[in-house]
Amino acid sequence: MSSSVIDFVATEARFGARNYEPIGVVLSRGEGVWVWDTEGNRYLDCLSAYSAVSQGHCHPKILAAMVEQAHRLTLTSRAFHNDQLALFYEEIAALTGSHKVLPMNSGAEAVESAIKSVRKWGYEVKGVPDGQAEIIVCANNFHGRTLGIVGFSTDPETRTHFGPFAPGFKIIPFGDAAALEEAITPNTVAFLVEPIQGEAGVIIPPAGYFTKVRELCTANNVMLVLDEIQTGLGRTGKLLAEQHEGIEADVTLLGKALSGGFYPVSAVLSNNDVLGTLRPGQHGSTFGGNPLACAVARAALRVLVEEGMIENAARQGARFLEGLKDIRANTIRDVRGRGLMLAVELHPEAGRARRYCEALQGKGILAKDTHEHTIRIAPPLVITSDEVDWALERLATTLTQDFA
Ligand code: IF1
Repeated sequence: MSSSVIDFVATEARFGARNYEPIGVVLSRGEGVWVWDTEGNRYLDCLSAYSAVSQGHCHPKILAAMVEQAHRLTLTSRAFHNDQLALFYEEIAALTGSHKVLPMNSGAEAVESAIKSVRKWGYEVKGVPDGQAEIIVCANNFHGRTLGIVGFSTDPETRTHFGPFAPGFKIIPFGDAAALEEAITPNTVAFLVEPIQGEAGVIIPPAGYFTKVRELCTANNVMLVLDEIQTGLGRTGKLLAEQHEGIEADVTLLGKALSGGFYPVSAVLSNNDVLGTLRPGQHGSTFGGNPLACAVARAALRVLVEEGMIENAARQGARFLEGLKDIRANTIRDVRGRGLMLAVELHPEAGRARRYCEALQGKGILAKDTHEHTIRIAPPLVITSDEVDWALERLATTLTQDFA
């Protein structure tokens, strides 16, 4: 390592809260699926900033939209109208078939906003007695880091010593429709769930699960809230992961790739009823819906569709998964994924996934472990067949090593 690398890492460690433990690479440039460190080494990005950079690093059209808008107008607050918000609404509603849109910034804010909205809907439309609204969530969920959200996490790391937490959440196993049926009461306003659990290790529920979930929610007048912050916008090979199941959520949460990684932009999408309960002054955000965010998100959505990234995610994801399945290594316990949301789960005896990620770094691939034994693979959706094959070659040699 050069002295400059040591300096960046040491300075972060000295001044920064130690809430992350990054892999020892200092990045300074990105283009498409590739990133470069301060020493000029090139890496294939197989994390995409946790799926936020789906359109590829520094996409020229998103960049141009951002720069152009930044020259004109960046922030007005919602006290005034701006000439980008209506266009963003129109385009995202047309693309997703949603009736109403609430623009926010981070993913966690979108989740919090959805929780507030479905509770309000519960009291004002469904007729739940005040203060009694219940929301059902799944074990091993990941929906963000705010107090409201970590209060219903089941991960000790995420929640320990951050309490006391808010009541009103019921936790059931993921992928178990019978458990949902049992948990629903007349006071249940919503079921909040990820279509594929990301942080839990790319957990795909059993076939038919969401069909049954949709039926139960409809039958009991419970709002189905799908957190598509990670699975959405092409990541799984469809615009929304719900399309794999042939269902439609009542509320859909988007974030991350909504801006192609340029800027924090999130959104709550819903039918008329849920977001329709919010009246002036009852919810908001200084930056939510700002013209810069809207211009960036409009470009991010446009390139996703116009450049065929969703279809490419399906095609390259299938190629990647097949290639992973072909790797014969006794370190591998399971490989799974949908589109370009992939994971390799290692046998516990193979050693920590982190060691494999560090070895991959040495071969020019940046990937991230999740939990002890799973390597997450989620490259930008613009990856080519040659690049998939290039990655597979290096994964194969790394996974046949043993770091136990
Ligand atoms: C971190 C994981 C990914 C999310 C879903 C909401 C949010 C996220 C389904 C909140 C955020 C992140 C945040 C990041 C790690 C990361 C992650 F490892 F935790 F699971 F992506 F894979 N819903 N996911 O996945 O969005 O407020 O962050 O914008 O370091 O916390 P946010």
